Amino acid sequence: MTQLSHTDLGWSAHFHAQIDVDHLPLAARITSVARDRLFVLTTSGPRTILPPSSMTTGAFATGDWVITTPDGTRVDRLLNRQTSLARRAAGTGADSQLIAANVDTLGIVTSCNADFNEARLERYLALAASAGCLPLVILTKADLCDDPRDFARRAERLSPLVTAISLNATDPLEAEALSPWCSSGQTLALVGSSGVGKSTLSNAITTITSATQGIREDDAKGRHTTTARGLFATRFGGWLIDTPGMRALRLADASEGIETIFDDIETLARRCRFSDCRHETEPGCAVQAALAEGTLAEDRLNRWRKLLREDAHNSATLHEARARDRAFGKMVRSVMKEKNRHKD
Ligand SMILES: Nc1nc2c(ncn2[C@@H]2O[C@H](COP(=O)(O)OP(=O)(O)O)[C@@H](O)[C@H]2O)c(=O)[nH]1
Ligand SMILES: [Mg+2]
Repeated sequence: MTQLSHTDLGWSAHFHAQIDVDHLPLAARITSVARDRLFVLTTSGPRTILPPSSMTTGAFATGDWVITTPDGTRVDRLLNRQTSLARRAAGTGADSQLIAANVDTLGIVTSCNADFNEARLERYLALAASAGCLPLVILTKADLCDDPRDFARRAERLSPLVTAISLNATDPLEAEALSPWCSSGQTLALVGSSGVGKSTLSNAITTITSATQGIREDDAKGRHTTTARGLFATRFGGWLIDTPGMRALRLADASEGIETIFDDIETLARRCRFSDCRHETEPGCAVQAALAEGTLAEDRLNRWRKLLREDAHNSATLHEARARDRAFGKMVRSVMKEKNRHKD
């Protein structure tokens, strides 16, 4: 591998602001997380390092930036993430599990056919927004479709944040259309249903020798298995994150993301006469008025409701905790009010 600069590796002002400039040579980017060690890339090449003695590797994710100890054998400090993709951990609690860090663009892959589904796209868009990633909708199988641009237009109508491109993923020349999102220093991750062309695209844009190819890991039985996962160099000088966790992404607590993606409805809702308007039969409801005028589509409203319901369910314990905090705050305020009333 040729010598890479920090910028090539994805270093940016965001990370630079967190360190003493003398420590720049100790910066390393995590390419893969194993049970007991971390695989990293530095400007002098790939290396294996250990987490701090007080931490497990579970606190780190592919894409993270760390500062190593001066001897380069251990993590000294994890740098604050620019973006983080998480999913709700299996089991009951509302804890989320980190999937990848510092992904600039979330490539949402769908095909110009029956896989195209506005509700699913919105779910991924909310995920991208809550992670802090820019969403790019990649419409594959354009070669099998009469009007791929119509699919792109439909995707771009979902949010002003969306850029949509349509292509034939099996044609390496067409796959070059992804280069602006994975050229020098840029990190891309792909999500989408099975069969839409994620592997085809990954193969087309990554180089044969990836940063993590052929890593040997001990499995539970003490044998060695060869895995290829993590941070892969693209042909355009940037990075593609591909981990098993990426394939298992679900909607986590994405309420912030939902607000961003459904900004049109959220803006209307703020104009309703009642602040607790449920947008059903209340007088002065701006959402119902937009429906009647035809400026808001009923199916979009229904998808917003459904996503909010699901999100509320997913993060029930978080919401309960927040509700408790709110109730407590309310109680404190009413007690204070009572006290002040008695004062005068
Ligand atoms: N014609 C055509 N076939 C595609 C395209 N993208 C993917 N395929 C095919 O669809 C199948 C599934 O692709 P794959 O990359 O494995 O999908 P993944 O499950 O998302 O990783 C493969 O047979 C691909 O060759 C495309 O743009 N055009
Ligand atoms: Mg695949």
